[in-house]
Amino acid sequence: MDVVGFGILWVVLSILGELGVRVIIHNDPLYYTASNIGLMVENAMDFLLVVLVPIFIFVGLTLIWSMIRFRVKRGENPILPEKFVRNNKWFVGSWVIGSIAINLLFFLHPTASATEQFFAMENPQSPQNQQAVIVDVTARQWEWIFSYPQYGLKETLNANGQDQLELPVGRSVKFVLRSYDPYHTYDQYVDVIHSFWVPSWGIKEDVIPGEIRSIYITPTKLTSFAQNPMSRVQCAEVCGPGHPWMEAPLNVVSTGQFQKWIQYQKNLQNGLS
Ligand SMILES: [Cu+2]
Repeated sequence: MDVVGFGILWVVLSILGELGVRVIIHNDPLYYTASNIGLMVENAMDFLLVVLVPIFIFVGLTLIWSMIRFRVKRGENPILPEKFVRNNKWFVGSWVIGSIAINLLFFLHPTASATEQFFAMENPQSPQNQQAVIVDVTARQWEWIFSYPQYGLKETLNANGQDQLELPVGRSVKFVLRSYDPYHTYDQYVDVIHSFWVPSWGIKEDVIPGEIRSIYITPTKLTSFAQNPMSRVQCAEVCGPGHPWMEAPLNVVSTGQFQKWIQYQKNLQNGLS
């Protein structure tokens, strides 16, 4: 009787839980995802959530069921039941095998599968990455400086004179990351450790003095800092008093608009506008 009742309740609650998770996944309130890597992470999280709902309900229901069903009433002499769990080989065996199976599953998917996907995305030889827009990023206390060597642009600024990152949607970007302080001309690598973080893209990479690191990423969503503040470059490694404000707005625009922006920046740098 216990087993049947528990089983029915478990199945019903699991179905309700899965429906709830569907709603969360489809309406996307948990994430603001605007890149290929971010999407990969989101899919991994969604998969874990779907598998974990019935397990969570099983454990939670066991606790609540036991508290109600095996409760000792006032004045009643507690009769300890036979130690069901410890002596039941079937229960213990399936619990152990089930746990190993779920861990193995999670190791294969999403862990190994997403890692493979990630390495493919970061492969410099892939056709998409061969076509990448290159952005040189210089981190210093306390600003991000962006230059576009393919377009001959040195430091791109917006109308307010702030450093500005602008990119076309759907095209791979190669970020080349350096830590640099132009005021220390005797040694250009004296700046501290920073971390290049774009919340809406789900990426973060430390920027280490004396090291040049690069990452590839493809923005998948038209987005702007004004529309959603997750669309920004933010330093994520404490680097001094200016650290919390070490951020730069990021706009992802259409290819046509990107070309216009490049032209605008060129005019700006040549003193034509
Ligand atoms: Cu910082």
